[in-house]
Formats: sequence, C-alpha cells, structure tokens
Amino acid sequence: MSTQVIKGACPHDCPDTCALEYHVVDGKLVEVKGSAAHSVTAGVLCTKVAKYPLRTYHPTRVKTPLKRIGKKGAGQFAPISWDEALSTIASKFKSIIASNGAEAILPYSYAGTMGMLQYASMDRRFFHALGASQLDRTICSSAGAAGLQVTLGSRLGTDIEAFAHSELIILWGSNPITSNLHLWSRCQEAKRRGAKLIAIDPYRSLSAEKCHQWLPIKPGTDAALALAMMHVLIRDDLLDHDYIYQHTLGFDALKARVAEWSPARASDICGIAVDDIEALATAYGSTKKAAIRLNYGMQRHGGGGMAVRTVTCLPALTGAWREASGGVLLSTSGAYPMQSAYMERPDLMPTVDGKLPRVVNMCELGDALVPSPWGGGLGRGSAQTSLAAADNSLSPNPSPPGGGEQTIKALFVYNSNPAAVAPDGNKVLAGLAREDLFTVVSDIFITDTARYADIVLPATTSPEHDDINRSYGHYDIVLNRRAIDPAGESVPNTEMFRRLAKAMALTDPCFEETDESMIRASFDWNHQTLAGQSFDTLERDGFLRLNYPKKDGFITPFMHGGFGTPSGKCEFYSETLAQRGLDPLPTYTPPREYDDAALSAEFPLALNTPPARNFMNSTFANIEELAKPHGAPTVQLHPNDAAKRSVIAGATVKVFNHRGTMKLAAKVTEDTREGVATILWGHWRNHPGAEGFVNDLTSQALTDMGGGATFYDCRVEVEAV
Ligand SMILES: Nc1nc2c(c(=O)[nH]1)N[C@H]1C(S)=C(S)[C@@H](COP(=O)(O)OP(=O)(O)OC[C@H]3O[C@@H](n4cnc5c(=O)[nH]c(N)nc54)[C@H](O)[C@@H]3O)O[C@H]1N2
Ligand SMILES: Nc1nc2c(c(=O)[nH]1)N[C@H]1C(S)=C(S)[C@@H](COP(=O)(O)OP(=O)(O)OC[C@H]3O[C@@H](n4cnc5c(=O)[nH]c(N)nc54)[C@H](O)[C@@H]3O)O[C@H]1N2
Ligand code: SF4
Ligand SMILES: [Mo]
Repeated sequence: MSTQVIKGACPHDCPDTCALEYHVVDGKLVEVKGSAAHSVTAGVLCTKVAKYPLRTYHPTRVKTPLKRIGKKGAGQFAPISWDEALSTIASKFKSIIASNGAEAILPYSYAGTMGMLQYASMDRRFFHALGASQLDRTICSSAGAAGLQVTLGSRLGTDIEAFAHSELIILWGSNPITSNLHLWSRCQEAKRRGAKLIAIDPYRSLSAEKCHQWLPIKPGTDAALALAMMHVLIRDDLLDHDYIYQHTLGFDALKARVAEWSPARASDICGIAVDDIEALATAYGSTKKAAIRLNYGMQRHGGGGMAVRTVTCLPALTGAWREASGGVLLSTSGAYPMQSAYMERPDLMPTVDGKLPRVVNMCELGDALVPSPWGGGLGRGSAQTSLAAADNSLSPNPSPPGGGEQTIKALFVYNSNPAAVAPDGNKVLAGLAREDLFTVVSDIFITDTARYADIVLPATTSPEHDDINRSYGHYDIVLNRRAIDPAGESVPNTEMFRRLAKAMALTDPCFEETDESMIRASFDWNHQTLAGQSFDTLERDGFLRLNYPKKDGFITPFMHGGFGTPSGKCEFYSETLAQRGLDPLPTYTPPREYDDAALSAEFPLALNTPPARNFMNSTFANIEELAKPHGAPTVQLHPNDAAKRSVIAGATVKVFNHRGTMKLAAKVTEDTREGVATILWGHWRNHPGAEGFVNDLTSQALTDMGGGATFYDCRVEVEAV
C-alpha cells in the first residue's frame, strides 16, 4: 500500500501552530510529521503531536452520543443515537427558554482546538441566534492582550525566526522547551552564535536551566523589576532618543515615574539582587538585538495586565524594535485579517429591553453555576472585553446569573474541560453536580467534565476534519485537510452545531453553510496583509505568510513605529487606561493574595502551577505513553521551606488554603524559589498518587485588565501528613 501524505495544521493551544503531514496508509493514520517546507516547523514536532495516532486511535475515544445512567460525576453512560441526543437537547433547551429565557443557557468553550472553524464559527452563530448567555473567554491571555493593546495598540511581536539572530534573549515568564519548542530551537541557534540567554522566573524551568542566568523572581512582581530597569536605562542614558521622540508618547511622565523606582526599591519587592538588576538593565540597554520572550506566567496575577504593559515599554526606550531580532514577543494573534463578524454572526443576537444577552466570564464559572449571595459570574473587571457586538451602541444585560429565573439551567461544553482547567474547582464541581443543571459535553474523551454530562457528543480530532488556522506565535496561516474518516459517529463541531440548529428549527441560511465555504471566508483575502496571496497558494503549499514590513528577511512590526494605539505611538502614557480609572503610566500592582496581609500570613507560600511538557493543559494526560514520563504529580518545595515544615523528600504532604486541599508527594529542590510551591499541572482529577486537585486551590479573582484568570496569584500552606 502506498502512503498518502495530506497537509495539516496542529490545532493545539500552542504558539507554534506547526504545519503537519498526515501519513495515511489504507485509510489509516500511521504517522504525523512536521512539515520540512514550513520554515517555522522545520520538520520538527513536539513529543505530544509526534505521537498523535495514539490519541486519534485511543481505545477510550467517545464514538457515539451517550446519555448518563449513573450519578453526576460517576461517568456511567449508555450509547444513544444522534437523533435521540439531538431531540433530547432540543426539547430541554426549548423548555428552559420558555421558563427561564435563553440566557439560562451557557456555552462553555475554549481552545481544545484552535482551528478557525472548530474554535469559533457555527457554534457562535448557534448560541447567538438562541440568545444564550455570552461567554467571555478570558482563561488564558486576555490580561496580557489588554496590556499589549493599550501599549502597542496591537497584538504583534518579534518574528519567532528572528530570535536566532538575537544577541540577548530574555525569557520572561516563559518556558519554551515546554510550551514553545520552535522558539527554543531559535534560542539555541542564537546561543551557538554567542547570544546571552537570561530567564526571569520563580521556577528553574527546563528552559531556565539551560540559560546562562536564572533570575528567580518573586511571583507577580515583574513590573517592579521592569520599572527599575527603565530607571537604569534613563539614568544611564541607554536610550534611543530618536525612536522615543518619533514613536512614543509620554516619555517625560514615564521618566518621572521610574525615577521613583531605584533598583534598591525594586529589589526589596521582587527579590532580585540590586547588582543583578543593574547588570540586566545595562546588558539590555547596550544590546540593540535584544529580544524579550514575554509569556503568560506574569499575567496570571492580579496585576498581570499592568505587568505585561510595563515590560512591553522596554524596547521602545532602547529602540530595539528597529531590529528584526529585537523587541518583544507575547502574541502575534492580532496580525490576521479575520472575518469574525461573518464567521460568528453577533448580529443574530436578540436584544431584550435594548440589551444583548448577559456576559459570563469563564474564569467565574463556579460563581455562575453556584451563585453566591453577593453575586458572582458578573464578569467583574471584564466590562471592556472584546466580545463583539454587531452594533457598538448595544451593551449586554448587566445582571449576573443569580437565583430563581437568573440561574444557569443548561451548560454546553465543547473544546474545554472546565472541571480540570477552571479555577476554584470545588465550586465548579458543585455546580456541575447540580441536579437541576442540564449539561451537554462534546469531547473526544470522557474528561473530568464529561463525567458530569447528561449527554455526551463525540467529537473528531484534527486529522478527521477540515480547518484553517492562524497562530499566536508566528505570522503564517496553516491549512488543515481531513486525512481520515471520523472515528465512529464523531463529528466536527461545525457539523454538531449545524445539526443542533436544525433540531432547534433555526432558519437563518448561515446554518446551512459548508465547512469549505467557511474555510474560504475566514480571512479577508482582499486585505493588504494577504495582497498577492490566494486561497489556491494556501491549498497548494499548506501554509502562507502574511505581508508585514521586513528587515533582514524577518517581519519587523514596529521598526518604523506604526503602533495601533489612538496616538499611533507606543504609549508610555495611556489615556485609555486613565479613562478606565487605571494608572495611565506603567506601575507595579502587587499580587492580590500576597497583598492581603492576613491571607499571606495564614498561607505563606505562593502556588505556581505552570504546564507540564507532555501535556497540553488537560489534553494528552490520558495518553499513557505521554503521561508515564511525568509520573504522579508532585509539589516542589525549596529546601528551606521543606525544612521549616519538617517535610522530607518523597513524603506525602497536604497543600491547602481556604478554597481547597491537595495531597501529593513532595519534591525538595532548589529549582523552585524559596517561598514558592510549584506543581506542574495537566494531570486529570483522581490521578493515582494524588488526592484533590490543583485547581481546587486557585482563585476566581480576575486581573486588573481584560478580566483574566489569576491562577498563579494563589497563597497556600504545606503540611507534612
Ligand atoms: N507542553 C505544553 N505546552 C503548552 C501548554 C501546555 O499545557 N503544555 N499550554 C499552552 C498554553 S494554553 C499556554 S497559555 C502557553 C503558556 O505558555 P507560558 O506562559 O510560556 O507557560 P510556561 O511555558 O509554563 O511558562 C510560564 C513560566 O512562568 C513562570 N511564572 C509563574 N509566575 C510568574 C511570575 O509571576 N513572573 C514570571 N516572570 N514568571 C512566572 C512559571 O514558573 C513558568 O515557568 O503554553 C502553551 N503550550
Ligand atoms: N492551575 C492551572 N490551571 C490552568 C492553567 C495553568 O497554567 N495552571 N492554564 C490555563 C490556560 S492558559 C488555559 S488556555 C486553560 C486551558 O483550557 P482548555 O482550553 O479547556 O484546555 P484543555 O484542557 O486542553 O481542554 C480542551 C478539551 O477540548 C477537547 N477537544 C479537542 N478538540 C476538540 C474538538 O474538535 N471538538 C470538541 N468538542 N472538543 C475538542 C479536548 O479533548 C479537551 O478535553 O487552562 C487554564 N488552567
Ligand atoms: S503542540 Fe505546538 S510544538 Fe507540538 S506540534 Fe502542535 S504546534 Fe507544534
Ligand atoms: Mo493558555
């Protein structure tokens, strides 16, 4: 049998968005390889996706619709037909709409797949047309996105491939060996050319270990460090005056602000020695080809938006943006000419008394399902999110899910696993266990969330459906073509929502649109970033790069300024923030829980729960071959913290706070900063060797901007058991 090679795109929530080759023999996926022709992928895949057939052909895949036959959470189901599943859902939804209104239905989805179609298209149209509550998708990047937006005016950054030519690379709250492999290979290339690599991270991650220097910062204090760096840059005149004059706004105000931030003051806050701060700032200020890989570690704290904003000011001071291999990379997701309004159809949303359906912040799912007397699930802090309304004059119903008629009566989960990934897990589970909540889960596996479903619907994996992908780590579009038949009766999300629309008798013609038509309509092919490109070239090659200004062959987004802010400049001073009642200048906002003296006295350790290498959030943890190398979860403690608590290596300990408890083995290591307990996350609940769960400890509190999650802003105590 000959091997057919079909072009694909990695659908996972990873900045690399690799171009894939599906190798198919006799209708069976035998291998997944990285495209050698796609320069970012360069023929290399991470372990997870290199072993993709294990996931696609896993014996525990959901292959038919299922209905619950046991208690919620027990995970006992019986197969049913698609017809029965659809009519059960439709009749339940209709009766809920009749008695409680459509806002009692809440969709819950995130990034199980990031393809434009399977992530956000027919699903959004469906829930918009119903008038369901709107979900504000804030769990990952919205604080950082808001920080970038107010400072740079767009989510653009340094070209991943240009990192190979940087002379100084700062990995700031980023562990690319785990989460951005193709950036790491460029860092290694730069290192071989003589570049210096510095990691700023409370944890000596796999990447920090391989850098020349590890600066073990106290969690949530990055802005203080960046302010002190700016203090040194300005004090020692390590500035690009011409760039500042032409392309920035508010330099004098910034100068006055950072004058207050001596390295000594910052050192007390962030726990980095004064000499190290001075040396870092001097190295940064004297290297034009200095690139910062800023990642999401720092923005999962109360002051996360401001921290991202503050760090993002650095390259405009030194003029590092002039170099392709200088600048900052947080995200490139703003680069694409998306046709979101067409794909998602927010205009289908009905209004009640002039108001659109209410918005529920996904980080507050616990409060939304089990409303507290003081109200919750309101989307506190997320009032200015990017949720698109067709008509800007319309605003959402401000009332939160409360008791009585306001209660969420139906939850529809797809592309997500909130029982594992959402904060304040005990509350989320209490909600999912509510007998009066009708829960539908579409997934590939019976996840921790699916165990609570009334109806489970079988979903396809990416080799089984078509899609088109953008990236948040590079500037390419990557096409994904279906390579094999779907397992059992599984369907793509698009098809599931087409069927549901029919079952709900929704008549707009948009519910008939095919995947092929939507693939071609996802981007505006007449936009300047796609000039000279066509869908045909994408189809032929499997990927294409957007047009942006280049230097030395690499995209250099702000070489000549051109910021997307209201002033067109990099805004050191932001009127937008002032109008929102926030500090218009870069500042340090302490982590919420650390700032609470009583709480940090009771729970003296900061809990840090970054992702584990072989998992993708909670995806892949059920694939034995990938889970095995990680073993059971452990909590990593600094030797001094372990000694204070008489914890010995390998012993079972209790990690706890006012929200929850987890029991697991302790690992005693200097890899985690003193005062910080680190648990690499991604395991499912009920993993052998652990009791309780990481996200039972984390908080529903939101960030200062963007209504983001504060997973790493979490105080705990540890006790030997
Ligand atoms: N293998 C794998 N890859 C992934 C994921 C996965 O689960 N597994 N998840 C994907 C997703 S959804 C995302 S959003 C990205 C996440 O990508 P990143 O945000 O880059 O996540 P990490 O690579 O863990 O790096 C975060 C680092 O921040 C550190 N950190 C924690 N708090 C602070 C702080 O206050 N300041 C600083 N400076 N550092 C801090 C952590 O110790 C950690 O080493 O990765 C994506 N890629
Ligand atoms: N403690 C702690 N918690 C965290 C984080 C952390 O660092 N620490 N990180 C947070 C971050 S950054 C993120 S992004 C979130 C991740 O949150 P999620 O996006 O919910 O991530 P996953 O756990 O990967 O769950 C995705 C689910 O979608 C399913 N899926 C995949 N493809 C499809 C499809 O085509 N159709 C359907 N219907 N389902 C599909 C997968 O099988 C999987 O069960 O977690 C957050 N939670
Ligand atoms: S998870 Fe990331 S590194 Fe792995 S194949 Fe997908 S895009 Fe590439
Ligand atoms: Mo994420």
